[in-house]
Amino acid sequence: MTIQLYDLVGADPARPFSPHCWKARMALAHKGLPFEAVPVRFPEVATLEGGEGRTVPLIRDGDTVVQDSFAIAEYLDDRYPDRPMLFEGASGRALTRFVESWMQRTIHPYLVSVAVLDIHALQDEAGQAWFRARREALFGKPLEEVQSGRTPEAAGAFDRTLEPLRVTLKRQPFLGGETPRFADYVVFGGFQWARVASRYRVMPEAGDPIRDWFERCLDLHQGLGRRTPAAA
Ligand SMILES: N[C@@H](CCC(=O)N[C@@H](CS)C(=O)NCC(=O)O)C(=O)O
Repeated sequence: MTIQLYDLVGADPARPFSPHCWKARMALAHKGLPFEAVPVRFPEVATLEGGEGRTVPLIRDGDTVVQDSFAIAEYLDDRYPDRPMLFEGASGRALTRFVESWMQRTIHPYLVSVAVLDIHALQDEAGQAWFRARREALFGKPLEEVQSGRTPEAAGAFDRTLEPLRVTLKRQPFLGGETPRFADYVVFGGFQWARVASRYRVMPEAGDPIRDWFERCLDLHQGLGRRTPAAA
């Protein structure tokens, strides 16, 4: 049976933008599992599948519902071990947790600080009201003040935080080594979010190992990532 992936979109259902949903999309494609993306908007997320406080990505595989991108990747490896693995064993899972934390704590906050107004602009009217109310309550200030990172100083600091990623990708084509693993999709999800949501450039220029890796990731799985165009 085809797996359903509840996937966050804004006004345009053809432009999935959520970093966490991109991780799940890439994970499903990596496993070679057919899936149907079910577009959902922010105000609908919390009550999906009769739940409370739901987040996306959320998948339904037959009778099984799994929430959270990392849990989805673990589930897919556990349930479909005969297909390409997203993690190499228990230590692969543990090390990928570090990559997830690094993304959440250092990369995502910068992306929010340069693109939050663009993410708001992607939503339909109800989604915009929902997003502004929730995010302003979370940050304790207007979205216009949250988006404070478009400065040369912030860009320089961001570039320095990318150095471990750059050095690693100079040595090997993927974080997973010769082939991609879930760790690649965790990082890809953040940069794909920025690419789809905002024209503000956070991706290093061509020739940078991070840019080369990102282009390779866009091409994976018959160009799944590239098929959603960059913000124009
Ligand atoms: N740790 C979760 C985070 C999921 C998450 O924060 N999803 C956001 C969309 S990017 C969401 O569902 N937001 C809806 C809400 O906050 O009500 C994962 O990796 O799946």
